Amino acid sequence: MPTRSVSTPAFGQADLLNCEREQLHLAGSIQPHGALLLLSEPGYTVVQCSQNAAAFMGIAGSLIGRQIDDIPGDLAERIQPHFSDSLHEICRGVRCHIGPGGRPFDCLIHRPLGGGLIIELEGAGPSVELSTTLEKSVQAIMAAAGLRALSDETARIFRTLTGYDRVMVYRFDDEGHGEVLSEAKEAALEPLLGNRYPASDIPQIARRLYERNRIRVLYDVKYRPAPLIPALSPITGEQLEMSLCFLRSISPIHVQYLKNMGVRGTLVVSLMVNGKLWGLVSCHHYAPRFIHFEERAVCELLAEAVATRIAALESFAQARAEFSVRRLEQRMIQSISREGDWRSALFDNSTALLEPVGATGAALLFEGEVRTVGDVPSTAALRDIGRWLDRQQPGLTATAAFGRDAPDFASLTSIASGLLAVPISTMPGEYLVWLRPERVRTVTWGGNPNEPHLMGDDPLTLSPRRSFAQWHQLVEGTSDPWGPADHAAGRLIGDTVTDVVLQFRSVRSLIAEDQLNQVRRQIQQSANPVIITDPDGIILQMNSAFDALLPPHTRRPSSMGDLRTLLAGPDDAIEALRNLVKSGRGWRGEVMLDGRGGQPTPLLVRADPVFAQRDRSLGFVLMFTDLTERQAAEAARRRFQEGVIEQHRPMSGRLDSKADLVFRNLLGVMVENAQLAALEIADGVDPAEMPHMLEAVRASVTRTAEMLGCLIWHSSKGEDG
Ligand code: BLA
Repeated sequence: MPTRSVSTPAFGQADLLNCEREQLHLAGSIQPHGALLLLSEPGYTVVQCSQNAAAFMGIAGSLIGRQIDDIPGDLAERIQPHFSDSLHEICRGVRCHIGPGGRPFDCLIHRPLGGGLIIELEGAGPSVELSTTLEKSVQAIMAAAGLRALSDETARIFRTLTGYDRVMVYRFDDEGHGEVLSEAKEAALEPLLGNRYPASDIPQIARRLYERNRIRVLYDVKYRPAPLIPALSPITGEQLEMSLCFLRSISPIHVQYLKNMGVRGTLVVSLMVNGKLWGLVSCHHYAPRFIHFEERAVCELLAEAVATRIAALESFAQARAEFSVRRLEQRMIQSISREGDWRSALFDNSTALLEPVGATGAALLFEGEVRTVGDVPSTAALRDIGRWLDRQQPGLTATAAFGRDAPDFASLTSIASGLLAVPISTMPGEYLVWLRPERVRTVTWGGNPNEPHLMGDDPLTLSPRRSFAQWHQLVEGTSDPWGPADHAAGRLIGDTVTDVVLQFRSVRSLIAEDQLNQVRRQIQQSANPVIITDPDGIILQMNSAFDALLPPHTRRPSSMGDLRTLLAGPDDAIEALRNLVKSGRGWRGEVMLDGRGGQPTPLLVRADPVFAQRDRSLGFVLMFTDLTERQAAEAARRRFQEGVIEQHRPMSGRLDSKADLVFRNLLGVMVENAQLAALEIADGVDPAEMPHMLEAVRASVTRTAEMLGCLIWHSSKGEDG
């Protein structure tokens, strides 16, 4: 592909590399089957005209500088009533008579950008019998039940009306390429029906022009342009802006193109559907041909009717799709209330999802699951497609050559050459995807599109496409293209499912919220102190059992950091808690909390990180056990053990050695028994109760020892006595 020149070529100076920007509206000349005058305003004096103007009008001498009133005939009188009209977008046509003989002319007036009033004159044409011509044609247009029938009817009507040798309805696709959709022609002519022509045949700048100026006539490709005199408009000092001039000279490149085609005269009417250039009615004649103002006006009106009908047919298809999507929506809503899920409604009837977009397979990628209907590739491939879609522009994705656009998927060509996808939520990887199979077909181009033009030195001999011999292209790896109606249906289903998903998730959120509240309440009421934090250590919940450990009027901690400031040590435990969030690893140990009454409370801490799937951290759970009682119990147990024997020594001192030995042995057994009981008590009972119970055991041991002492003392005395 040669690099395009960045210049903006003047009219007639373009070559095949920069013709996209040829300044068509500054043509500087006209086709000489008419004449052009530029009048100043106010004053209405001729300041610029086509070189042929005086001769064409049958007036002697120069026209420049003449007041409109000075032109013999009724021109001034006929156009004056329209001076107050806007005339910026639509030309006004009037019949007038000019010159000594009062020759009749059709006169078109409009105001160009930059000011002044342009008058274009052409020989007066016959009146058209409007009512019959228009009425019958419009009725036929309105009766067309489908696009194909409408297009055929349009070609027929225009051929009858205009008498051109060949009339084609030419439609643009999304990429700007054109296709001859219908054709009405002289029998002997070679058919062009079905031929495709590359987008480059009609430059963008020309397309934009044709959106404003809806009908163009090229009278004879062999015309000699009549230049404007002077070359620049005295009103603006620049070239005259000729977008709406029906006499405007045609680009030499296009004239050459037509010559190559063997065409002599053309009439082209724009078909504007929904504000866009949808296509053209393109008429060819093999001899010079002209159609008059009134006939052109009828053509323009009919084109308007055809375009309106196209819009209606397209929206009819859309309305039908809308209807089936509404039904689908109803079923999804019902399915939510019946089964708690909407997905089955999409899949329980295979046509409901496939038919509106004309697909052969579809897949739903939602919450990591893949559901399918019809012909689809493997689940793994569909997941890959989901990831590929995540990388595309947001919104609808459509391609009829998926394997070409995304070579990683070339192996899916047979079932997935066509892909249409819409997101169904704002989450990545959640899509509805439709597929179409490959359709190998032959496209017939009007000439080889790969060699659209041939280069030469002289712009006038540069030849856009010298040969129009049919060129057949075997197109592989593509599906039937997704049309605007498919896009609309896809979008509609996507929007509907998005709404349903949102509703579904809202309901779930409500249920989850309720469950969460219940769980929160349970934690709140639990007797065990608990703190729950997020992954950054921000406290999400701290229950009342923990709260009760804090001294009154302490500011409640809102983060793990705050919590640490409430600890009195030990340092290594505080350090371990500091590292908890960073390391994400669990920890257990003991800390001292600045507690009630200024007394530090010993706490056993179990801190555990919590993970969702794929190591995503949810946060931490910190469980606390108040060790105050346990430690008191432990101390009591130790006290008990150490105290019990020593306590009874003095008594045994009063015994003789033999009795003392007996006492010791017996007391040993009793103490051992009591110690065992104490151990069991320490392990089994509530630590709060333990000191008290140990005290009871200790009291009982003391009593036992005393009694034992008495008994032994008594018996040893008895022996002695
Ligand atoms: C204009 N080219 C056009 C027009 C058509 C075509 C219909 C509009 C003419 C009008 O509205 O009056 C092409 N005509 C076709 C095709 C068929 C047909 C495809 O009948 C098929 C049956 N043209 C080229 C290349 C260039 C080019 C390569 O092929 C430029 C590099 C230029 N085409 C070109 C220009 C115009 C044009 C500049 C504007 C003509 C004008 O309005 O002045």
